[in-house]
Amino acid sequence: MSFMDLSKYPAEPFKIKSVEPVKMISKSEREAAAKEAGYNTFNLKSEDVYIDLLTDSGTNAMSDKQWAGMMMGDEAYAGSKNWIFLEETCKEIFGFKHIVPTHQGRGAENLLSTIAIKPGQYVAGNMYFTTTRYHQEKNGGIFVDIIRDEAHDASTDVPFKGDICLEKLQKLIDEKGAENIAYVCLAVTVNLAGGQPVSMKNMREVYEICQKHGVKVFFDATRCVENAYFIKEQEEGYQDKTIKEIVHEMFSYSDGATMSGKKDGIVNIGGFLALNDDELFGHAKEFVVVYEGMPSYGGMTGRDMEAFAIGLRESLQFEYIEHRVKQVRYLGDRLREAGVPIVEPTGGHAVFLDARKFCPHLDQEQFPAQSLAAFLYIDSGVRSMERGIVSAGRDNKTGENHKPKLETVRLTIPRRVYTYRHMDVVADSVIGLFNNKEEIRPLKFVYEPPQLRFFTAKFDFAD
Ligand code: PLI
Repeated sequence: MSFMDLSKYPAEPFKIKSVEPVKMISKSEREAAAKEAGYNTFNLKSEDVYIDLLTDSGTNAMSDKQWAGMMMGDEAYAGSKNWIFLEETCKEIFGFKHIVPTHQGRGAENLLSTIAIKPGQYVAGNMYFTTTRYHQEKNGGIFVDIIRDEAHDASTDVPFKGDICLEKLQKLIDEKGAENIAYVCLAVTVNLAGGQPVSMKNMREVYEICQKHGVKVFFDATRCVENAYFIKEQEEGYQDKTIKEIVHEMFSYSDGATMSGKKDGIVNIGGFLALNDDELFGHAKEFVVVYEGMPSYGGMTGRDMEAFAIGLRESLQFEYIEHRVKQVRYLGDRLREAGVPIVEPTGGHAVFLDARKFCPHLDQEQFPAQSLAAFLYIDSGVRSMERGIVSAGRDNKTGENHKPKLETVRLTIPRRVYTYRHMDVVADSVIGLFNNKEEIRPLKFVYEPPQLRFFTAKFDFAD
């Protein structure tokens, strides 16, 4: 019997061996930095940021074993031993026949969209992701969102909110014809829905329907380990399975996957495309040499591949992933308890502020989430990211703004980087801002790039 209960918010399952000092610049310096950045947190200098929750992508802290692996880099142009290790690791964990390395997730998306979409075909997905949809549309695909309706409503608190709606899938097949559907892209978890997981049941059912009609299913595996944790925690029949067993079963309901290693691979760079089909694999290899590099490195160095393989194995450890998901949940709990509107339930990688409810005085075309992110930075040096109308971009044909129902600010937690105390600082600042929300002002574009505008756009106050 122990006096400690670590089950709700487990302490960090690691000791800190190397640190990177951070400091908070003054409020007037933060105001100047925000203005200079055009009120776009992507344009801030990292040195001007105190707690960086822009993304969990490539911002992970590696373990001592990963750093040791970096010293084992075999930088041969072809046949690197690190590639052989990474390939073996991916095959063992995910169970696919072929692995094609890429420099990061969007490299894999580029390959998959190039080889698997014919112009005019539909690509169905459980909500869109920015780079994923970009590559699908660039290759002539027509994206169709078939996620369950609840995912578009920030306040609905249901488990497995990332599930595909089977009726929407069936309707699409019936109306458009299976031959006109390039594939179903099933993301685990769903980033823009709030990091919401997909149930094993749903994966199985989607695959069954697709197999029946000859439609391929490709997973976006980017945060698959977080998804597996939710299955273990919440889906009946999985409590006694290991995370590794759950991940393996998940991918048995797909024909392949793209993965950004920069998230659940716990590295700073890397990715891959996984396939079972020999012919598609042949095409992928033709293109990987054009866009990424040899099929034995795909844009990664030998040392990157070693760290990635070790990171993938570490990510499957229960203590690691339990702490990861529960640390994110801690931040969500603190905000909810103070009445701050967030996307419910808290997902795997981030807490999403519901900017519509946070800033009721702003219209969506006044960019409430963009402005909230800027004011949060000014208040405490915390960098977050807009995930709303700016990220959604414009319709390719009409030029009108896509107006997503979810207008959010994402507080994304890097893996193994920040402590619970950092979460408290973030929570205090968000709560303070919520209690003074009328200070958050409308914005207007002063520079709007044509593609993936959120990365580099600039704004100024509109009032
Ligand atoms: O950033 P990449 O190219 O390694 O991966 C692209 C990508 C694909 N799928 C999903 C679900 C992502 O979240 C994703 C990248 N996400 C980023 C950069 C993020 O900040 O969420």
